[in-house]
Amino acid sequence: MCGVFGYIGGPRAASIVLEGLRKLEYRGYDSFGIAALGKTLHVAKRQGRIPEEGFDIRGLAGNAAIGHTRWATHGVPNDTNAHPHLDCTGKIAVVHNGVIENFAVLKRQLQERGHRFLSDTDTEVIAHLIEEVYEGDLPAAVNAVLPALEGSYAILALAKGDKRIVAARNRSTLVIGIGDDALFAASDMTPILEHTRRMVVLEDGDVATLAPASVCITNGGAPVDREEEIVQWSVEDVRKGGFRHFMLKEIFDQPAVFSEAVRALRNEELPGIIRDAGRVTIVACGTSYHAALVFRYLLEEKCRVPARVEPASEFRYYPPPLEGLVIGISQSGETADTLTALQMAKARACPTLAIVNVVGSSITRLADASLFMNAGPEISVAATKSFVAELAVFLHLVDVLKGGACAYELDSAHLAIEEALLLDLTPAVACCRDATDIFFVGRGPFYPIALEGALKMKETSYIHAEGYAAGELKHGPFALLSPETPVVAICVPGETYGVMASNIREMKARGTPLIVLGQKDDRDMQEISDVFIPLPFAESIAGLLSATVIMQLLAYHTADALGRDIDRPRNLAKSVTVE
Ligand code: F1P
Repeated sequence: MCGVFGYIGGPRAASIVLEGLRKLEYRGYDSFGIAALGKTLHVAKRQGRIPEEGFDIRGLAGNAAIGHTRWATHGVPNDTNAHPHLDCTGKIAVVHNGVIENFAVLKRQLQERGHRFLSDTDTEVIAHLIEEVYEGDLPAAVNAVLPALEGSYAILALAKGDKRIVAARNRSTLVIGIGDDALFAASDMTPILEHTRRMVVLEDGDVATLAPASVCITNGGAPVDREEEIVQWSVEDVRKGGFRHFMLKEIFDQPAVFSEAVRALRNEELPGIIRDAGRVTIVACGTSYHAALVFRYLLEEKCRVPARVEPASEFRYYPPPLEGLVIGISQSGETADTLTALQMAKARACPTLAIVNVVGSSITRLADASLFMNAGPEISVAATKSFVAELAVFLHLVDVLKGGACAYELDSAHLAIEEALLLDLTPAVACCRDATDIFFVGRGPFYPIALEGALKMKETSYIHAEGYAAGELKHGPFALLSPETPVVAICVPGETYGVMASNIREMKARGTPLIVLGQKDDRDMQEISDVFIPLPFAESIAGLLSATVIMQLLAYHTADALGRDIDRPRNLAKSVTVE
């Protein structure tokens, strides 16, 4: 996600902020920028990464500066949409992390009052709103504007003629760092830690005014005391939010990711091409392909829309006869096979829809319409939170197509994810860590969850793992079952419970160590399994999500027990831009 960093103190403000922005790099970004305040206000911003050399900040003189790393949500990544954003007079500069949910209304009103907008961002409205009330006192102006903003924000603002930085927070982290002769404000502690360990974490509604030698915090206009903490963490600890690996952090991000994906989609108009789709072909790779297989079940079962799912790498050379909407699903939006498959679909005059995490990525530029996952940057090579965000997008689509059929799940499924995160998987990990082969099995929509579980296990732990539709095991793989070959089986209530239970008994008869994910009070499964993992809300869609989380955690902890390089598994890349 975006990151903000501000500094007020000595004369090297712009270069300190530029270095701080590099520390925020781990959050992922597509553009960056700085505003510095000396005698006048100077801005430099650019699409792309911060270059090692060649980004000239010599013109950015002053002892106060604010900076931003942007991860596009409103408007494609380009120089204009990069922060800071200015008002009409060029005297007020703002950087922002979060989403101003009512920005479209505010922008229209501001335009009617004569304001000129340069960018497509939600953030720019803040600069123009401050412009309307600014009379030389920036904290007063920011306080006057905040009640109009709906949504989340960590804002830093500068104004020509006012030698202070004003920082404001609502539902988006903002930390103040207190140095000996300088003050800092940032989206997290990372860029501050090398300067000072004295920190104050702002609370929602707080507005902090940073003058060269003092900080004043107010809430609702009244001064408040916020406790100062002395942070002992290392820079590396902070980058991962205290988690040892990005993969674990991203797994734990998932309740919020699910809710945020749903919230963002509910604010959007559904592209007409999906409403009119009589028949759907879905192309994707890797984890996104597994998510697409779940989507097929949802589309066919709940919406009666015939859907076909193809690995994009196969589709490219063996395209099926195409008819109807073609959907490409990709976290990165850059996967070469998925991009080519969509190009082919376009060449055959099929309408195309992209479901993507990264705004402005190649796939979104190609497709006729795009829907975004809003999962934030995924750093771990093994995809986790993007899978859950993809499921959120699919559920939302089904919900809209079927007039609210999934409203309950959309509102409550994050709770199932939260419960799954609390499970103790130690016995299951003990069962897996010494294995050389593991099978993952499920039926119906849980079959792709089993595929994804096996993929997570092999890419992070390097243990050979296979996902199967449970009924297929006896058509060959049974030859491999032995006391050395654990099976992870998902056995949930419903039509296939009986047949799944029989499959599990057949495996048990081969001496296979059994890890069963089942309904909490399923006595039979508790007795037959070597390790029983109770699935929160096993019966519903929430069961799909909690099973997913358990699979991710099982892979993660097994890989960790084996000392693997979890975030960067050997031979793998996060974005596969070659065929
Ligand atoms: C597809 C994918 C990921 C996998 C790895 C390589 O990416 O296979 O699922 O975890 O990162 O690429 P995408 O098209 O969803 O970006």
